[in-house]
Amino acid sequence: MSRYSIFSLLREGLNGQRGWGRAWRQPKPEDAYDVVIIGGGAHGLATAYYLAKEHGISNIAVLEKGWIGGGNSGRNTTIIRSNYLYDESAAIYEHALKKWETLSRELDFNIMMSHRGVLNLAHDEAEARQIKRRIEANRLNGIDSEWLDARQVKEFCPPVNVSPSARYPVLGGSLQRRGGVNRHDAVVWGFARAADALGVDIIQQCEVIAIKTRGGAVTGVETTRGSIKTPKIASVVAGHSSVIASMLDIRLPIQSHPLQALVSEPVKPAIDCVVMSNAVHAYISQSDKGELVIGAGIDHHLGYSQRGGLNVIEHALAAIVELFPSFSRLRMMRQWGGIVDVCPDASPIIGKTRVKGFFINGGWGTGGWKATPGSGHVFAHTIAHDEPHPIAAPFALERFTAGALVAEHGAAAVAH
Ligand code: FAD
Ligand code: PYC
Repeated sequence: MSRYSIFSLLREGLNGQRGWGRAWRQPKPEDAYDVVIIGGGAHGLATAYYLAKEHGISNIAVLEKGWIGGGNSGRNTTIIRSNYLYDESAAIYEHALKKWETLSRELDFNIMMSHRGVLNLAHDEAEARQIKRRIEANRLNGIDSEWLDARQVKEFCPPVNVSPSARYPVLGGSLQRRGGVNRHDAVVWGFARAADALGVDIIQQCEVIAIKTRGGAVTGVETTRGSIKTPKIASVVAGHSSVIASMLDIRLPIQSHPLQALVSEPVKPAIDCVVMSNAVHAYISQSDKGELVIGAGIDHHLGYSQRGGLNVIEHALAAIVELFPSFSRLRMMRQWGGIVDVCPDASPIIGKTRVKGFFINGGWGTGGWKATPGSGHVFAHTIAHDEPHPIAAPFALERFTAGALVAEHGAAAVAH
């Protein structure tokens, strides 16, 4: 049950919210912790929450160089689905989707989960075949996934232009009805609040600048707010994964690219599902405020600048206008970029490393939001037991030397 009744909400509204406490503390760093998590994005906070809740380890610090949720967690378009091709990916993304379904109740915080359906369009025969193959694979894994032909696409999402003479003709698409969107800052705040309540120290404005080791094992971190001792360090820094790993001379098969998104002026409800098009590098949904939330493919240069080129979003907008002619007169209000951490097989890295006590969770590329609660859950298990959770095992770093890649470029859907 929620902590606040309608009467207490009214009272707080009238008295300037004097009765509301902080959602989480602002602790000073302690000298030592059992686990230090680097990165206060949703994945890092979820990891801390599940470590405390399910493994009884609450002497944890989450160190964030900026503010929690200021990285990709606060910059993404929150599309959630589990319709990946391979069994290994289906397992982790479906694990997450099941958790999203009950997360508001679990955290006692409304993450505004909306299962409005995600459509992935096909514009040519080859793409249609590839998507249909994925639908079959999804069904074998018990994941809801269905093929809609062009007429059914139009019925499901009336603003889509399905004219055969369109520049990007719509042959059909896959629909995952349980897919959808949620509210990124609510997820970050929900996990932060719940982790804090379990004793986790969330320390913002605290950048990790070095990692200390002795005899091949980690012993602590050097930060902009002093040294902290710990036997276990978990790196959950998305686009900065290679930067942290290089502190231990570990070279990751990850490249960091900008990925951009933008929102229109707010309008009345116009599109009540999510539409993605891999071929045209654009996707769209509508926020609860009424803005159209539009995303593009990656900027191909490497960098850490959290901004991208105008040509990339011009291309995405041209495609959106072709697919949705009725949106052509909308003005765009804001644009931003995040730094996505892309692995060669478009799958994440979750697990141990050759340095004892150093764990890594990264490489989610353009698609890690949807995995957040599942990622945090299996990573917490891996850290607590010093052994990969069975769902995390296929995503170990060794797969790049063993050759057991989990090639998900098709399902990743946003061009890498
Ligand atoms: P982040 O939220 O980036 O958190 C990492 C944190 O680490 C940051 O806050 C950073 O400040 C901190 N950090 C870095 N270095 C240090 C250091 N040295 N010391 C301390 N802290 C440090 N995924 C989807 O599934 N669906 C989508 O619709 C989607 N859309 C996207 C749209 C855009 C424009 C972008 C950029 C990404 C999108 N993604 C999407 C991908 C998704 O956002 C990420 O995979 C996911 O949010 C990563 O979460 P995280 O917690 O690992 O990373
Ligand atoms: O992975 O579904 C996804 C996605 C949508 C937009 C960016 N990534």
